Amino acid sequence: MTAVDLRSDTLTMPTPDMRRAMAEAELGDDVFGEDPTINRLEQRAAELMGKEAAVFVASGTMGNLLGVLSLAHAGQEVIADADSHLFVSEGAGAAALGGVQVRQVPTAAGVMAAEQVRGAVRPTNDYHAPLTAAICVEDTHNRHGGVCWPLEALSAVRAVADEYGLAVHMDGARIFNAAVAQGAAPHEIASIADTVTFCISKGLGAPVGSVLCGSAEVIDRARRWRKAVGGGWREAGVLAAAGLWALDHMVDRLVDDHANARSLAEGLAELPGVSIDLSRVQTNIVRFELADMSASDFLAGCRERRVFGGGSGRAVRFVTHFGVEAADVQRALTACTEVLSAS
Ligand code: TLP
Repeated sequence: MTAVDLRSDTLTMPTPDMRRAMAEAELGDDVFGEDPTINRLEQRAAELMGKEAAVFVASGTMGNLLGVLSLAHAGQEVIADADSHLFVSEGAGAAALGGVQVRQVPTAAGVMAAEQVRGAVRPTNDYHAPLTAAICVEDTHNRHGGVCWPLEALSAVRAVADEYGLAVHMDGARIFNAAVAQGAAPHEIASIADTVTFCISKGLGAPVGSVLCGSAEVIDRARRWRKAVGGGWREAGVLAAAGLWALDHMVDRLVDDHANARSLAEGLAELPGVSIDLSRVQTNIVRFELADMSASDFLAGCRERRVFGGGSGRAVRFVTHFGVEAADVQRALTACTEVLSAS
C-alpha cells in the first residue's frame, strides 16, 4: 500500500512534464550571470512580487538569511514572532553569520499586532540597546497552522516600520498559498515588504530552490552574501526551469490542497481527543492537539497504517500537497480514527 505522506509539502516530486522542462533548460554559469533560465526565473519572480530584482537561492532558509543580512548588520536586531521559522528553525544563521539577533514577539496565531511590534522597537537614545533594523513577517505562518496574515495586519506592520525607519522582510515560503486563499495577487501581499522570499520547493512542487526579491540595491547585497555562504551556483538553470514550470502550472491547483486540508481538519474535529481550531485551517497545513496521547505514539500508530505526519509533545501537523488526493484524506482519517480508538 502506498503511503499517504503528510509530513510536509516539501516532499512533492517533480512531474514528468516538469522533469522534461528541466532536461531541456538552456544553461549557463550563474556566477557569471549567464544562466538564461535562472535570469528568466529571477525576472519572473521579481515581476510577480512587484519588486525590482530577485536572486535564486538554494532554500527558504537561505532566502531568509540573505534577506535579513541584507537589511541588518552586526549588532542590530530584527523583530520576528516567537514561533517564526526564522527564529525557531534556521540554526540561528543570522546570529551566527551576521551578528544579527532576533527579538521575539509572542503571538496567539503568528500575526503580530502593530502595537506589539511598536513595543519591540528599541529606543535609539539608549546605548545599552541594540538598534532595530527590520521587522520579519511569515505568511503563511507554518507553526500556527498555515494561517494567512490579513492584509490590514500587514499594512499596520508596514506603518510601524515607516514610523521608525525600519525595513520589512517577508518569509513568503508559502505566499502563493496565501494569495490563492485570500484571492489576492502575490504582489499585493508582498507590497508591504522590502524583501520577500518564496519557495518553489514546497506546494509548487519543484525539487529545490527559493527566490529572494527586493530592490536592485538590496538584491545586490544579497548576491554578495549568497557568494559568501557558498551559494553561488553554476548551471543551476536546471533547477530554475522547474520553478518556471511550477509558476505556470502549479499555482492554481493549490486550491485542491486547501480543500483537502479543510476536509481533513473537519474530519479530525469530529474525533474524540482531538482539539483543533478550524478557523486556522486556511491553507494546506493542519495542526491539532491530542488530549490523551503523545504525538509520537499517535504518529507511530498512523505510520503502521501507512499514514505519515509530523509533530512533538501533543501537537501534530499534517500538510496536504500535490499527490495527496481526496481519497488519501479519507485514508488518513480512517487511520487517525483507528489509532485514537485503540488508545
Ligand atoms: N519548513 C519546513 C520545515 O523546516 C519545518 C516544513 O516542512 O514546513 N520558511 C517557512 C515558513 C518554512 O516553513 C520553511 C520550511 C522555510 C522557511 C525554510 O525552507 P527550506 O526548507 O527550503 O530551507
